Amino acid sequence: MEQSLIIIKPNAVQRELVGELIARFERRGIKITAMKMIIIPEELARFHYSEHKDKDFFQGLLNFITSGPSVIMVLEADHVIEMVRTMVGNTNPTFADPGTIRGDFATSVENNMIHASDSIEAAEKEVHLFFDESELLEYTLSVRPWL
Ligand code: IDP
Ligand code: MG
Repeated sequence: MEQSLIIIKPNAVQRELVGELIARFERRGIKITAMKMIIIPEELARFHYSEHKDKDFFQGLLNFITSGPSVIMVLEADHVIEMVRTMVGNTNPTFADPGTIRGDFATSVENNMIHASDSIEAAEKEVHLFFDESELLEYTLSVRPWL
């Protein structure tokens, strides 16, 4: 089953929208297989966002993502990476459709609420960056035993 690593970013936690965002994934029928609240350490943030290390916004991105608690989750479903990216919307909220998380709650690319893995390779890297194998839970949802 495909996995995606989600970060509910510090601005979403500060705006008390954690439940609102998690509810969207639950209502969609996507299974949560790991979840925790942490203040992301700088080194972890640096590795997670290493593809952007040469961008002019990199230091600002590190400052923001380490600025306070984030909620980290692993979501599991068939085609979950593409499904969740569609639910998250365009990186720049200016261009994000209404109905998407960024289109409904965000106005700036720096404070765009949420991270979601963008490929199978990225998800594999990111899931194991934030979670030990023992934290990834295998279980059946009684209401949706096919998941
Ligand atoms: P994504 O989060 O939609 O995958 P990426 O291009 O991977 O977008 O960028 C990672 C994060 O870096 C974005 O979510 C956003 O917070 C930040 N970012 C991306 N582009 C810019 C920019 O042009 N200015 C400032 N921050 C940016
Ligand atoms: Mg990305």
